[in-house]
Amino acid sequence: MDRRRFLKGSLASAASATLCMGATTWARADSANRPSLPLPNLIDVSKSGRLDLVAQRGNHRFLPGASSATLGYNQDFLGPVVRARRGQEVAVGLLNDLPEPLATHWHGLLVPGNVDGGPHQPIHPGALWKPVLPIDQPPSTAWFHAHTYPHTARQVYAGLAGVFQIDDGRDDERGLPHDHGDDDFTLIIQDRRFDSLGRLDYRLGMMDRMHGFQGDRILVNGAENPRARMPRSIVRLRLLNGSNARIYHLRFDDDRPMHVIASDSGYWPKPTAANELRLAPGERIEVLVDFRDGHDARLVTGPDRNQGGPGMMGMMSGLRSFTSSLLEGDMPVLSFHPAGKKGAVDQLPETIDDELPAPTTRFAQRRHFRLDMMLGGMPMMGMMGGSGGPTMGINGRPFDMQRINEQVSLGTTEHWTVESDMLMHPFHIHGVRFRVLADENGRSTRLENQGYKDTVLVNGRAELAVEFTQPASHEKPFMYHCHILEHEDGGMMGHFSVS
Ligand SMILES: [Cu+2]
Repeated sequence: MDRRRFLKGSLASAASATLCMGATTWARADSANRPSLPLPNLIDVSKSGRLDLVAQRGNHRFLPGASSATLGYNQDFLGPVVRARRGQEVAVGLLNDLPEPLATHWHGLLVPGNVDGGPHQPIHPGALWKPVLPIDQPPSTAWFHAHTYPHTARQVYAGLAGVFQIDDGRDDERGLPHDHGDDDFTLIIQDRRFDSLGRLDYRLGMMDRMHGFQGDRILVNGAENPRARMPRSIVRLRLLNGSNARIYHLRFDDDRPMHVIASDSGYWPKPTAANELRLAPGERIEVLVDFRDGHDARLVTGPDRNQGGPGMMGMMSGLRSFTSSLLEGDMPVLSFHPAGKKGAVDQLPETIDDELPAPTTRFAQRRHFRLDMMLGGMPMMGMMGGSGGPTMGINGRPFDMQRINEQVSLGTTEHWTVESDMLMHPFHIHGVRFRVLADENGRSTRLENQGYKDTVLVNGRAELAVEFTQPASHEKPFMYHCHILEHEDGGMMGHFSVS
């Protein structure tokens, strides 16, 4: 059933893409002829308390031409949208039907380390992993994805990612749309490269290892620049940056506002209007958009200029940075076509949730993390030689599976300072939520960093108030890492216990 619905969507996309695309580019394609937005299946586990997932190989046709070998959860590419209820337990059965080990992490779930799914919990080929997830956190849009060291980047790129929503049954009271696929749209935004035959391309060059892999086409739920039918009403978009490295600068081409209602780890007190939103890999942001006017609109993104500063990296990347900015301009992400009936929500809610408490100033501990691009000053050796060995790290050391980096006391809040090196790096911490005290060299600059988060784009020096409410042992610790997946695989990762 699930599979059929997804296939139907993707076949329709492929068919309409074949009809209209030909040799034209997205810039000239008529928005009325776009593939329709594929909708991931919703698996609501609030009653059953069971979630059965199969990590499987698939074939998916993204563009006219050849199909690509892909990976997915319960489907060919990507996975379902899981919706769970706060206060319940979810008994997962995850079968690894791949010919290689796979770890699957619940990014954003506040669950103990022994079910967190980091690289210490690989599922071997043919094995079944049965974690029980206690869901006890505010409503939010989390996700799940491959976290297999050092193969995360390739596995996520091939499709191993899905969305995990936490719901508390009170969205009607809040006046928020929540009908999946009707007025509540989960949008997994990813960039991809394709070869001349239209097959998914993941060949890492030296620059890809340095900057993280970026594609020149942007997909939403696996379709390039698709078209979504919307009701003529207030619509909720759950935006997830599921890309390996690309940072999006999202806005509507008619400049209609996006009313932010939630960041990674939960709701904001009230909708906050923004015309442009930055979304780094791993981050989620939820917005309401007003389509009552019935006018078509396009969500676009500005170019990712995370190309590094002066110095060696700057010189190396200068040409690429210059040309890609010139070439890229705005890229289309998704076309909206509000049509038909009105939806359930016809006005913007004034308030959504309680006021956020002021972040604490009482810290049990202060820690400092420096995200290093070039360990030992010899970064190019491994890259040019193609050995792929770790050349990145944190505080001068690459990730070491055998050595716990930090030990944290359960129930405390700590002050973490994270410094980026050469590029901006999206920093993610497992098993926690945090407040961003400063995101850019001691200053607070970004609207997006309000509220509770689990991933933050570090530009210079960021300061975080991190709440540790979940235990994790030395054997099944939590991770902290750069969410540019090639950096993570390259060693820009550490792990910590909480007890
Ligand atoms: Cu990084």
